Amino acid sequence: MSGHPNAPRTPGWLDWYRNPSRPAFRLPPGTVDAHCHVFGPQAEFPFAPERKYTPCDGGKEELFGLRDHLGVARNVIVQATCHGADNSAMVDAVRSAGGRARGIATVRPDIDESELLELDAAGVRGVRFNFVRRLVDTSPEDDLRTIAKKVAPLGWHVVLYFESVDLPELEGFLRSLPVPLVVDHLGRPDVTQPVDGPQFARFLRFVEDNDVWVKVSCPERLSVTGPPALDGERRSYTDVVPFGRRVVEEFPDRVLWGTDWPHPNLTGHMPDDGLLVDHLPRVAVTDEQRHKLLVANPMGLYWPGEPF
Ligand code: 0GY
Repeated sequence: MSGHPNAPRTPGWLDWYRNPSRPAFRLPPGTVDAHCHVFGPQAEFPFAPERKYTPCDGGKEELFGLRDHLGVARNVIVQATCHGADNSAMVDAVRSAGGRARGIATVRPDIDESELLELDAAGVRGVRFNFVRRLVDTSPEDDLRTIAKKVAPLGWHVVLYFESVDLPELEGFLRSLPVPLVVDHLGRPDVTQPVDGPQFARFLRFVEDNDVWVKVSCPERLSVTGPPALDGERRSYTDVVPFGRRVVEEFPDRVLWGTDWPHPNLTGHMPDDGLLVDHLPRVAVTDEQRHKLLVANPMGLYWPGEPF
């Protein structure tokens, strides 16, 4: 694919929702959106030649607009694969947020200490390892181990993106990494399987045994039943609720939440971000659970020592 600044978006690509509804659920003050991205804008930050998709633009101004609309206080901006290992759009967004954003980078194994220190000074607190085959060509374990060893002294963690079916094959390697682990999107369970079934049990055991953090995010990506009918009901993505609820109940001190805006690679439907907020009280059913999920946990991981 070309890195030309005006490359057209991937056919079938759905643009992010321009007029999200106002959530009925009021996010607690200090809420952190711990999983979102920026796409370009490509005229300023061209996409990587090796990318698997070309998105629409979704830049920092629009991200900060959504943050304010939803009542979010802070963002953790995760490098999206369309930018490869060029972190400049993400770093620019983090730097522009006046202390209200942190970043997760994608780096190559030959990165040197001064580059890592520069990312750290900008607000980067981790690296992302992506094992989802439609998004990256390869993820050689030796390279990832080298990266993990380099970032460990900075106190960074590794954000993992994998599909549940791949966990058995990856688990030995992941356990050996010398850094805290944070898993995206509930480990991407197959929600047509029972929440008490063997696949999710294996994921829960992995989380338990390794003190893993879990993002209770992306119901829109995991759901088979989909969003609600447009009948005034704001009860969305019902089939994902038991999976999110189980993780929040079992690991209340190691769960995070994020919008995943601008929602890469959705072709079936694009979520209304207001509805994603209204999904939250269905998975975190007490004020205490919600405060941990939305405020205390992400503040401890990304802004340790800062009052909230
Ligand atoms: C997500 C999910 C996806 C894409 C990426 O970096 C990315 O391109 O993460 C996906 O396609 O499932 O977390 O944004």
